[in-house]
Amino acid sequence: MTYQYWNERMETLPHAELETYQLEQLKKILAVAMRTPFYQKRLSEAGINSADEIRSLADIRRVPFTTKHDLRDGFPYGFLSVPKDEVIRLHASSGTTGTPTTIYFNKEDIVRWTNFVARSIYATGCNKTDVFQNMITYGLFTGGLGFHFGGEAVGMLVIPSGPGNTTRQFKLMQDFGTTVVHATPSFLLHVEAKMREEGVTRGSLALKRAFAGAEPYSEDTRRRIEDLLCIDVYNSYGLSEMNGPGVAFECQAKDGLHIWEDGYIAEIVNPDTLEPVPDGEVGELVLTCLCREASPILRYRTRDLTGFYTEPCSCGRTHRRLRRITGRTDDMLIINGVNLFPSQIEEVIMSIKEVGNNYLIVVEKEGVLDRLTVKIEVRPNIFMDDTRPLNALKERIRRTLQSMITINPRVELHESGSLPVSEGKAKRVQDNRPKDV
Ligand code: DLL
Repeated sequence: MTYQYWNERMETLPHAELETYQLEQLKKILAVAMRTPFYQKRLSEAGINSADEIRSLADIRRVPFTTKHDLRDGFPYGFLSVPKDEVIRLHASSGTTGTPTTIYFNKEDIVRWTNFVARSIYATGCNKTDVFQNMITYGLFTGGLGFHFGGEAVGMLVIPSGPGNTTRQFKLMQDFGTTVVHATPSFLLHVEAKMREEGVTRGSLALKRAFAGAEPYSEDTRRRIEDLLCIDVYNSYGLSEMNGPGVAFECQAKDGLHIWEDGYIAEIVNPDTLEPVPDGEVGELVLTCLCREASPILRYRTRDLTGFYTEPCSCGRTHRRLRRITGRTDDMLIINGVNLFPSQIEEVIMSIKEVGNNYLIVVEKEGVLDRLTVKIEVRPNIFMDDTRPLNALKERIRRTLQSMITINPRVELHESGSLPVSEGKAKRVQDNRPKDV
């Protein structure tokens, strides 16, 4: 396979040179961060009063971590490090609780972010001849405008469709010959189910690729979308605190996500001890944003669980690769004392061919015990009134799940298209247990 690079020199820079560059950028961003009262205080408490005290990349460990909590405390302008009249955009993530966290961009920040998204898109083999339908939420969420600007920078024809209304999405795809789409993986699965329902044939579409991210999904889910839609699916990782999408992305080798190390410093730490884990092991990803001046964030605890691949990538890029993110430290469910990540359930069920495109995990209290129910849609060719094979399937799924997660779940089978669908990030878990338990 021949690989194309958006910025060949930077993408293939020997790692030692990349590290030298990172150190320079780290010192610059530290100096910028010190303009905010928050970092001035935090850093001086840690004994850092000037950026020049950071002499090697390893010295980053002297910098205290920043958490979501810190960002919320600083709402709205606590992390702003340039005069307000230099800011040209803000994005915000509401998260699950109250106060949003807000990030600000000046002109150069937008250019730098756009370049990282363009580089990511280009790494998947797209170019200016592509027609790109951006089926993700626009607005305060970074996915819409982030990919929109990146797509335009590549020179693609960008259709800002946003999510929802699958009938209209199919019409746009057919009218304009869409070759690449962007959505959450759960919305892509929904699109595929709707395609069959509405009788849209694969032959009427020019689709070749999809970027899928903003939520965790398994390798089986990727393969399922690829097989059903006959396209290549590329994993896309990012978070608002680090600009949004374009932080880490799969190249055409599809073997881990290259984290753009000229824009971000990535560390993997043990979430309990906060010490670095041995290279290759899974832990919590900590990121420092080197490429945004207007609201710098240092050593941000992402809560995302991943690790580095240690071997070089066949594409020739020197930027290290992250493993598929399996979940967040705060996603973990404890069911009768057993730790469980929702991604473990997805991994099992999406490998079963009779299983359809949607599922929901429900946790309840029954007396003193926790009760786990997995509601699963079946493929549309499975008849719901044919109870014998259905019961056998249910039992097979239950047994497979039990052997993999060591919890005995209740399995419910549902008709294709009957479970709730979200246009953005899927809500996979309904934890109905009383909160104080
Ligand atoms: O989701 C930014 C984004 C937009 C990424 C479009 C990719 C595509 P937030 O709303 O701040 O930002 O959510 C960030 O989503 O910390 C992860 O927990 C999760 N996440 C994002 N991408 C992936 C992925 C955007 N590829 C949070 N795999 C992150 C697993 C992901 N989880």
